[in-house]
Amino acid sequence: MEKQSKIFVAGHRGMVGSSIVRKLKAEGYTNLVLRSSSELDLRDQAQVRNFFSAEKPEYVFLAAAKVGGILANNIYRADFLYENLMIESNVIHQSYVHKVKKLLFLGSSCIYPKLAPQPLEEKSLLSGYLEETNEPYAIAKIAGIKLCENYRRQYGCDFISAMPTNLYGPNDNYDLQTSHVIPALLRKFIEAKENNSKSVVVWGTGAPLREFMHVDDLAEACFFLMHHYSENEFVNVGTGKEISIKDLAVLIGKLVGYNGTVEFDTTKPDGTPRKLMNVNRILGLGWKPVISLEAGLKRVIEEKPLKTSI
Ligand code: GFB
Repeated sequence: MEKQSKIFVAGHRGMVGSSIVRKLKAEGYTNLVLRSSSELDLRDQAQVRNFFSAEKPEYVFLAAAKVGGILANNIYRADFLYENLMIESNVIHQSYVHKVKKLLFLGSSCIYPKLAPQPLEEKSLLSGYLEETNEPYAIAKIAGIKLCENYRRQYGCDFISAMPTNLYGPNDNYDLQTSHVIPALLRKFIEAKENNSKSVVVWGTGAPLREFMHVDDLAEACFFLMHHYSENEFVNVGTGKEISIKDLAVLIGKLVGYNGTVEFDTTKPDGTPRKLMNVNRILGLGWKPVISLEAGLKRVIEEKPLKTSI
């Protein structure tokens, strides 16, 4: 990828895409092709075909997706499956047709079977049943991996895939119904502090273990992989460290300075009991994350995501 290369970042307004754009700009890449979803509907085959024939990007970061937390995945099941399949199929196929030099597809750690051995190794893909709440999203992301693998095998396309762990950072979604746990808890604790509420409600039992990575670490990994990796196998991207949801709630409460109590709403799903990435493959390639969970959360809080006084 040269500084003048034409690079399409699909999903540049989302948390992941916007972080990749910041990284590319910081590295001096100036020829970025960006389209909002109202300008280009990636679910629409004809629009994507016309866009690729008009723009002919040389490199593609495929960060566009319909995403959400545990509840959104479980409620909007058809949308998560259909929209993600369409986006991936259209962008990956047109990247093949228009001879894109390299494409990076972004998946998710939920592609792994619910009870796969932990830490999750890349070889565990398709070795068991998926977690029920996010099966549609996971199936779509597995299809994306397989598109990249098989366009490489059949046509020699340099398409690679990265599987990030649970992410947080700037431009996250703070809607309590559809968000992931970190933005949800940041919002709940910040608002509880401002309103002097006695307690904060955390979904589930608090027992599930999750691994979290700041999205700017992921953008660094994507940039690294785009330069240094061209293999058929996808690559896990994570920190290799996990925390229980209960401990996460305690940490976020401490960081925002909230002194009340925490209640658990066990009518809400826990989801998969544990989701920790084995990151040996990417470590072996020479990349590692640098933002600790506490430092990353402090960064997000300082950015005042809810535009509050805290
Ligand atoms: O982040 P989250 O929605 O995603 O939930 P998953 C993680 C854990 O936090 C679950 C608990 O055990 C939730 O029950 N939790 C506690 C909360 N309080 C809250 C809250 O207020 N909001 C939310 N959202 N969770 C998603 C998948 O799974 O992870 C996606 O559904 C994707 O497909 C994404 O893979 C990265 O880690 O459970």
